[in-house]
Amino acid sequence: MEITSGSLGNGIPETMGQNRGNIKRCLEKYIEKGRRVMKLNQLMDEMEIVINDVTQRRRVMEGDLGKILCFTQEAVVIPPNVAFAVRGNPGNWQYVKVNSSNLSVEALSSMQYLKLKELLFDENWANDENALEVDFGALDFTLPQLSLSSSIGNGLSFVSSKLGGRLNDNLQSLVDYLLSLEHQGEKLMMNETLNTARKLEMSLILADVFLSELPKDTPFQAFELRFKEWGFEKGWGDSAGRVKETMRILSEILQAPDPRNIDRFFARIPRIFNVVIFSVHGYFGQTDVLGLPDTGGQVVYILDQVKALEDELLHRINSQGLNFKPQILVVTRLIPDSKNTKCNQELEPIFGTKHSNILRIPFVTENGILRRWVSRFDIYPYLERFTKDATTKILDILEGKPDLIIGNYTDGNLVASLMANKLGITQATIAHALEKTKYEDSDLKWKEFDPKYHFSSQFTADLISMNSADFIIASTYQEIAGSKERAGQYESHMSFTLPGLYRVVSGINVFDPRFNIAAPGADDSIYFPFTAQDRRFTKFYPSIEELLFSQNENDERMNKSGYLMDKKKPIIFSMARLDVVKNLTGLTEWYAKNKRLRGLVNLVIVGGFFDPTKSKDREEISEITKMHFLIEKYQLKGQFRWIAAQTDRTRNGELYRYIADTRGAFVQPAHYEAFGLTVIEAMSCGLVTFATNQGGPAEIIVDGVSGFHIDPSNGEESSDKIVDFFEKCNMDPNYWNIVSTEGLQRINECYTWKIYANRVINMGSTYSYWRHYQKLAKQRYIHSFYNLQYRNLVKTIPILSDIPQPPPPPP
Ligand code: UDP
Ligand code: LCN
Repeated sequence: MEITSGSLGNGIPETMGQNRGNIKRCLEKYIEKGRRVMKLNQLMDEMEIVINDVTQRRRVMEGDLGKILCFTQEAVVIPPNVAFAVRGNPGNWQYVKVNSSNLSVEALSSMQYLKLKELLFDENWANDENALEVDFGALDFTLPQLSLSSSIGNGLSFVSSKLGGRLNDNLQSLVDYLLSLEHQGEKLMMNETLNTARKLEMSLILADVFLSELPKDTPFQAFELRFKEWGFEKGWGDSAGRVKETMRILSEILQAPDPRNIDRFFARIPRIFNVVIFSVHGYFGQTDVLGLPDTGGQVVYILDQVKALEDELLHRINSQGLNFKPQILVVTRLIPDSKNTKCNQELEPIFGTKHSNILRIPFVTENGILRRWVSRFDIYPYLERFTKDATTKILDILEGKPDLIIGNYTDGNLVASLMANKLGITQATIAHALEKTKYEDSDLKWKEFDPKYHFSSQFTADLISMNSADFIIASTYQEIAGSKERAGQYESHMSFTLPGLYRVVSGINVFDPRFNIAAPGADDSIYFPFTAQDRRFTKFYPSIEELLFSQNENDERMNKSGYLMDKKKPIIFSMARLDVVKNLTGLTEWYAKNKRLRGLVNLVIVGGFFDPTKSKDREEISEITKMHFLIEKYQLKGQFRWIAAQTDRTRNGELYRYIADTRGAFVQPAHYEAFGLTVIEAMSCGLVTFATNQGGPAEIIVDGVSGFHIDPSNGEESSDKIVDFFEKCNMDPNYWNIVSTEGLQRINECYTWKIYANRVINMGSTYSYWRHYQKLAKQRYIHSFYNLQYRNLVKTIPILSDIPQPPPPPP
C-alpha cells in the first residue's frame, strides 16, 4: 500500500507494510457487496469474518490498514476503491482512497470524498461540474482560528488574546467603541471630549490622582459632575474604589493590551441591558407544558437561564453605578388552541424574575392566525412573517433595540439571525440539539427524510444561523467537537452533502473562536439532595406513592401500564419525552430481558400518554404502541410501572429524591442525547445515574466515579452494568452513597446557573466589540443563501390549516 501524498500525517501510513494478503482480502470483502457507505463497526465486523485468526487480525490492525481504521469514522465503497474518512483528532479530518486491486493509496480532498458519497445517491448530480458548492470557510480566511483541538470551545479567551494584538495597532477602535456606549439615550463611560486614545489616557491619569484622595466607598454621584467635565460619564462603577479599579484596568490596556486585563475590562463594561431570547416552537409556558410534544428541556433551560441572567445583569448594573432595569423578553409562538396552557396569552411575567416576560406572537398565514400547534419539523414556512411581527412588537415593548439576541434551536436561531442582521445587533445561538446527528445519514438520505422531517430546510437554516452568529453557546465540548470516538454535532456540519441539492465544502469550523462552552445547571430550589430532609416537599409524598404504587384494580392506568408488587425493591427510573431517540422502550426491553435485573429492582418510566389517539406526534404514537406491546410480550406487570408525562417540575424534583430513598438509580438510555437536563437533575438530587455514552451525558458523568456510562447500542451490556452495580451495593451498602456523593460534587463544581450567567454576559460584552472585525462579505453571502436556497426549500413544506382535513383516500 503506498501513500501518494506526502501531506498525510496523524497515523496514516506513509509506506506499504506487511500483510498485503490479508489487507487485500479485507478490502475485497468490503467491495463484495458493491457501492455503499460503511460505518466503522461494519468495517471491523467484516474484517473479523475475513481474518478470523486473532493474531493475524492484530497484525493487520498494527499495520497500514489498521492505522487508517483506528481513526476511521466511515468509508465509501465504490469498487474497486474504498475511501476512508479518517478523523485523527476532534475537528481534524483526512480522506484516503485505497484501491483493492493494487493497494495504492491516494489522498482526497473533502470535496472529492463528498463527491464519492454522492455517486451512491445521485450519480448525475455528483458528476455535474456546476453542482452548487457551499463554502463559508472561503469568507473566513482572514480571521484568526484556534489551532489546538483541546482549545475548542474556549473562544472567549482566544478572542481576548487576539484583541490584545489588534488593539496594539489600533487603540482608536476601542475609543470609538467606548464612545458608542449608551442606554435609553443616556451616554455611558465617556463623551466626545475624550475622542482620542491620547486624550483618554491623560484624563484617566487625572482621574486616578483625584480618586486616590477619596475614601473607597464614596458614591459615584458625589463626583459625577466633576467627571463629566473631564469627559467621563457614568458606568465605571458605583463607588470611588470600583471606578478607580476599572480606570486602572483601562489605563493598563492603553499602555500595553494584555488578555487578562481585556477580559476584566469587558466584564465591567455596561453594554448589555436588554436581551431578547427566541424559542419559537413547542408549547412555551411555565406550567403544565412539559411532556407536551416538542416541549422539553429547552423550555426548562430557558426559564432557568432567564432567572440567572437577570440576577447577573442586576448585579452588574448595580456595581456599574447605574440604576437601569434590565429587561429580558422570551419570544415564542402564541398558540390560540393552547390545551389549557397559557400559551395563548400574549405577555406573561416570568416567575422568580422582576423584569422578565414571555412575549407570544401568533403565526399568521394567508388565512389569518393559525390556531393549532405545529411540529418543530414543519415550522419553517411561518418564520419570516413571525420575525417581522415579533420585531415590531419587541421594539415597541423595549422602546428601542435590544443589546443581545439569543436564539434557541433551529427555528429560534434563524429568527434571531434575521432580526439581528436587520437591526445590527449582537447575536448568539444555542443549538440544544442539532437534528443532523440524531438521525443516521440524514444528510445523504435527505430526500427520503424530507417529506416527514424537512431536513433540507432545517439544515439550511442551521448553516445560516451558525454562520451569522457572533458567538455560539454550547453546553459541552462534545456538542462542538465530539469525543475521540465520535464527531461532534457542530463538527458534523464542517463538510457534508445533500446530494441533488448542494455540497457543503465548509459549513462551520469547530476551531472558530465564536464557539464557547457554558453548561447549564438545574434549579437548586427544586433539585436539591435527598439528604436535605428539612427542605423536602413532603406534601407530595401521598401523590407520589399513588403514582408509583396504586393498585386499584379498576384503575385503567394500572392494567395498561403495569404496577409494582414488591415495594421494598430499589427503583430504577427514567423520564423523558417519548421520542424514539430517547429510547425509553429500549430500556424497557433491556430490563424485560435481564432476569437478574428484574429480580433485584423495579422499573418506573415517565413519559408520553397511554392512549396513542391522544397524541398528535408521529414518533410518540409509535413509541406508545411499542411500549404496550413490550408490557404484554414480556409480562412486565408486577415489576414495571409506566406513568404518563408529568408536568409538575416541583413534584418531579421530589420524585427523583423519592427514588433516591429507595437506593435506586436514574437511567438515561437515549440513542443520542444532545445535553441531558434530566441527568443533571437526577445527580443534583443525589440519585445515582446511569446515562448514555452518546452525547452530553458522557461528559457530564465521569464513568465509574460520579455515575456510569451505558451503551445504548448494547442493551445486554448496559443492563448487566446496572445489575452489577446493585449487586455490589448489596455487598457493600456504602457503595451507593459514595457514587451519589461524587455525583453531587461533580454538579457543584461544573454545572450551576451562576457560572453559566457570568460566562454568557461576558461573551455578550466581548463579542459585541469583536463582531466589528467580522466581514460584510460573509453577511452578503448568507443573505444570498437565505434568499436563493432556504426560501425555495421552505416552499416545499405544506402550510397547515385549522380546518380539519379529510382523511387521505384509501390506497
Ligand atoms: N420532563 C418533565 N416531564 C416529563 C418529561 C420530561 O418535566 O414527562 C422534564 C425533565 O425533568 C427535564 C426536561 O423535561 O427538565 C427534559 O430535558 P432533557 O434535556 O432531558 O431532554 P429534552 O426533552 O430537552 O430533549
Ligand atoms: C434539548 C435536548 O435534546 C437536551 O439534550 C438538552 O438537555 C435540552 O435541549 C436543553 O439544552
